[in-house]
Amino acid sequence: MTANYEPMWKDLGLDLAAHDMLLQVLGKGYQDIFLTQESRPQGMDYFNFVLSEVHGLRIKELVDGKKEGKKVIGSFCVFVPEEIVRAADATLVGLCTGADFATEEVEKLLPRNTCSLIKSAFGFKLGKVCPYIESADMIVGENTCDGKKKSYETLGELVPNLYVMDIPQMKSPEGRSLLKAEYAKFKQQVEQLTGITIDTARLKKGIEIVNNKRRAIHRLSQLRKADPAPISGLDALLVNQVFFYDDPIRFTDSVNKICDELEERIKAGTGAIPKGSPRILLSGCPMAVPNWKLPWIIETSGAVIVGEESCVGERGTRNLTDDSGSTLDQLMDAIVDRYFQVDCAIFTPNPDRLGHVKEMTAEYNAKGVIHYGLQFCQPYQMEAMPVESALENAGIPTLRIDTDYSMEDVEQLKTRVEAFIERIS
Ligand code: BJ8
Repeated sequence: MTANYEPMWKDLGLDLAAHDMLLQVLGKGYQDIFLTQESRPQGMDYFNFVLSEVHGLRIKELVDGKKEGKKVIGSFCVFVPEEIVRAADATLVGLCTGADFATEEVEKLLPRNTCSLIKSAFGFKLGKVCPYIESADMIVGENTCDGKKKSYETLGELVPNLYVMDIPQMKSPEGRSLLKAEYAKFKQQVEQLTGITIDTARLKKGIEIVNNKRRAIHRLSQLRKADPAPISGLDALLVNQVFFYDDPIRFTDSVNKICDELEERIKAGTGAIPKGSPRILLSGCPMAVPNWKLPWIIETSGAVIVGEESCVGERGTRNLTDDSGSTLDQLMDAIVDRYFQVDCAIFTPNPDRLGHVKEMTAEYNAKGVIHYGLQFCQPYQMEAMPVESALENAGIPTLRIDTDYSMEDVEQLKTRVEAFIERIS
């Protein structure tokens, strides 16, 4: 860290000693996992900087914005429509959910057999180490999986500003109507929070900003189809993770700059990973910062991850919102249409996801799929079984991994991943 952010963290109510410890672990993990990679694109310097300042400069920007009246909204899910938040000049940030923290305290409030992602959200709050949750003027919970849905009842007692949004569980006309009604309510809530009435022009602008961010990520994904892969899966994952934190316009520019560089690499036939390395598609639960364990194991075992069928990845970013509508209702409908295509495993049945995994495997020329399920995540762990057998039946080698945020199983995972890479090589 270059500047002294301690007074700011103190004002936000962080536990400085615990937070310091967290930053040290995060910095060391980043150094060991990311900075030891070879042939990284130069454009990743920006993302190194963002990560080094993720609790510093970015929080300062949010805090400075708040002094000017700009609101911060925190979220745990890609179903929270950023377009509506942007339309009211507010900022949407993903809340910290990628590492274990204060586990003992968490397990006084949640059963032990709760997934790491939910436990992490509670741990960061209870341990007072997440400046994002502390700077949020509103935190949006969503009724997705049972774990999140029920844990929000308890989270509501820990934070003063929780807003819970209902989410349908079936892709039926009734499901779509529910999502539409919930997004209309959310829009009102955002208007009330910000004091800004969202009109057609504002919503169009919000859609444009978020679509541009998605377009840049789509461009990056396209470039990952090349062999040799011009960027490692770890670096591409990091870009997808920063998607949830950074200023959207600056983020879009930075991703496009990397893409320019990757295009040059492809023209020159150079890459970040040796040509012919076994190509893997990751599919399953989202990986939030600093959950880098599995990708790190995969890429230090000689393979390259070429795509993520995940909410921190293509499930979250694919499909643009149609901005051609000329009325507020048309634009709101377009937003509903776009998000209703997200094929999260909370939907039943959820055939679109299997189709998407197959499509991605073919498009990115992946030789195998590694399905990543967080322990105690019922939607994804249950869906993993039919997904695995359908992929194997279609001739796509698949490895099903269930893990958590601890490092205890690293050796065991490494052995399984290496055997799988041998199978697809
Ligand atoms: S749209 S994937 S971001 S809900 S890992 S908490 S599902 S028990 S994160 Fe998700 Fe939205 Fe769906 Fe995407 Fe529950 Fe599973 Fe835990 Fe999970």
